Amino acid sequence: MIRDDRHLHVRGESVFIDDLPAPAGCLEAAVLGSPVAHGRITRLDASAALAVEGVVAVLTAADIPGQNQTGTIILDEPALAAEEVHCVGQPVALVLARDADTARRARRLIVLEIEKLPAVLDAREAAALGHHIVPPRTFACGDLDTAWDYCAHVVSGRADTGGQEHLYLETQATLAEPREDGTLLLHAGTQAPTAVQKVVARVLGVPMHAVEVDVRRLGGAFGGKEEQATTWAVLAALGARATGRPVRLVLDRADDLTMTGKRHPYSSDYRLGLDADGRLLAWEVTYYQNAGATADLSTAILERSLFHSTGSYYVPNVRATGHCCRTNLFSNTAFRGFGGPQAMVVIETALAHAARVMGVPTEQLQRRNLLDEGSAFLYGQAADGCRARRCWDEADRAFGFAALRQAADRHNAGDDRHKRGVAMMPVCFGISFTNAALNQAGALVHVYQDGSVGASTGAVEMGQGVSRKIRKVVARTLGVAEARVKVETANTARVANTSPTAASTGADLNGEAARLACLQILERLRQAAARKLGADPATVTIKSGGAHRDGKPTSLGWEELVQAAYWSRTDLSAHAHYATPHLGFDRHREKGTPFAYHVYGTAVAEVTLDRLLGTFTLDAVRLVHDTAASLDRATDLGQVEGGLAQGLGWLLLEELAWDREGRLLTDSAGRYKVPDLDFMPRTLEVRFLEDANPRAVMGSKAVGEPPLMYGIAAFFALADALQAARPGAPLPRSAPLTPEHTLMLLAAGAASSMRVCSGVRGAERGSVDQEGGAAAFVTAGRILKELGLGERLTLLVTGTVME
Ligand code: LUZ
Ligand code: MOS
Repeated sequence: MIRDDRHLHVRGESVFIDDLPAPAGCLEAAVLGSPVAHGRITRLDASAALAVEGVVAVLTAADIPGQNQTGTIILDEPALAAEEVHCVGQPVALVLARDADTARRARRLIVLEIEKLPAVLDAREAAALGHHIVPPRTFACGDLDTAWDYCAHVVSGRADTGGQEHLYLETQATLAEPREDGTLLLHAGTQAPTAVQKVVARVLGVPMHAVEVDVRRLGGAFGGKEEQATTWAVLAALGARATGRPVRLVLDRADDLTMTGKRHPYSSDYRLGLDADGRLLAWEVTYYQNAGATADLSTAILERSLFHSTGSYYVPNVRATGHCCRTNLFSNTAFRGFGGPQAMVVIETALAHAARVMGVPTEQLQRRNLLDEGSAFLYGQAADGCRARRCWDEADRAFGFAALRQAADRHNAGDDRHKRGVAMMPVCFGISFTNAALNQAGALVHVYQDGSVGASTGAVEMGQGVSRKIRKVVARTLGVAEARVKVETANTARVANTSPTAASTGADLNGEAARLACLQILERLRQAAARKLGADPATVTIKSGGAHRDGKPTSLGWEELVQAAYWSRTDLSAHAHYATPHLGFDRHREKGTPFAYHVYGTAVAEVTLDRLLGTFTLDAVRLVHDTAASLDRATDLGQVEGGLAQGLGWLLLEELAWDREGRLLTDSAGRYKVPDLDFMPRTLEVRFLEDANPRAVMGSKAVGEPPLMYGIAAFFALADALQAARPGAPLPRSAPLTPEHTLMLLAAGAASSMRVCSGVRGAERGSVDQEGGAAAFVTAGRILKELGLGERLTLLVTGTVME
């Protein structure tokens, strides 16, 4: 029996690109990135690097035979910078050497002189300067300007969310092998094999058929390899083409952190109007998205923010505007949720804000305004098969939210130091690529003469379990044991013109294509069985591993059937193509049906805050998630828990910091904290809503991205605890809400606390950087805690607040 990735992973047997045996003569590559955020290249001299023993070549933009362009939506990204650089880390030169150490050592000897130009790092500043990647875009419905007149309550404010590092375990990597006929085989760590094939062909100036991309598996991706794996594949291919030798390019962790983009930081302004009963009437929101130096996927990500700007709620009058702001940070990119989470935090902030002003619990406003069957989204589509209220009510009842709130109040009345907070978070996430054309997939299924089956699709396995799901779809459709089915690598020569494995659609699209291919083979097997049995084909069915006649098993079991079909010259292979039906979006009117369906869910979070230290524990997250008829429950549970962990990390823990020059300060795994087991909720309970979904393969629903947004529940539970800890404390308006920032919100004199910390940081690292205050606080807190002085620091900083 072929072992699934999950077995290989736990045994340490799965092979990643860096584990592939080096082909004879293989070179290793290192990439020189720009050291400055914006400037003009005045000198590039690689002679000293070339003189190093073991260095074979140093390639620059001048060595590119085709078009020096890796962009896809907008062509604004050179593979190697030619004249200008627009961010720190932008690739400028490629060093090829006999081993990676030599390549990295030689890289330091390249002379690169750059005349600096002004750099803009902040999205609002970029917008004010008119540095938009595309003009601002607005989605609207109803009559917003009139609606304000009918509002009994109007609140307005700002909400910001930070970026997020993908921190996949396997860094960006490609192995490029030239073949005897002048073509290339690429083992690329990409979610988008066809995009790699297309862009490599463009940059090398060869047809797409001269580039074969094969993807066995990725060691995680989370969106970070949807677009941004391409550059590294292109550079490896360029090296292979230039030297005629295999080239392996594997970024080390520091390069990966500084030379790839992250989740887009957003800064947003909102204005929310409600009637006296708390019904949402008017919603106006403006997003400033920090796109970084190139377009990458930013416009699509911003579009998804606009689609999700009303979260899980019905609002009749809306105007949502998105600014895609070009800055001099490394280009930000796809990350699980793809702009949806950023938008949802804003509307949830506005609801929490309104609840405070109105003196009602937030959950009351949330529930009152949840989507109902038929509710129109601002983009015109109506909620169909809406499960918003079902998930909410089931979570409310099963987890007893009212009792949790009472228990928290009781606890808070009796405990001066530890304050408990609770919150609910409804999720509604649209499934389909918002670019309708991408919602297509192909599959190629072979049934071999012994009855075993090989299935190829464009789906890239990246730890999300898509191969396991496709295996089950094929086995169930053919009516054979899973052991008979093998899912092959994603390979552009077997399945062409594939969409990236992204937008949570991997199993939906590729699973359905595989199912359609199996149905073709089944039909041919039925005809073959009828011939063999001398029966009327109408009386024959193929199920549970063999031919049935008039509903009863025959002598033709699966293997006999397959052999009979082969000997009667039946095609046992099928290719199928699936395109999600009924999708269409009019980008002039900004109306249409962008999504095949929505995934729903509701999370309940409980947090306890230490009001002296600003630290907190996640006591519990319990949630109801709309899996529909899960293709594999263990896989879906893993996706839900993993998504939640990433959402919690994004909002409560993970903090990126850059210096004023646009250099990433959090440039090692030691400086960038991600959730570990200890950080996860003490209690974690996941319930599935399993009603079949008529709009995806075998009644299932996509699962990858939606669970990330359950993390938002914990952010607002912490906000609730902050309110208990310091009545009148401001609503948090900036994520991540790390213990350090929580402490600052508890403190009156946030400015003085920044000074204290910067001082400590200066003492440690020899430099004081006010802008790095937040990162400094992390360092300071840690040191003082190690010294047993944690509480002294707290008292020093917050002295005026704490009695
Ligand atoms: N990628 C993409 C995505 O190209 N379009 C999308 O709509 C999308 N949504 C989520 C994640 N990746
Ligand atoms: Mo995308 S964030 O790679 O689904």
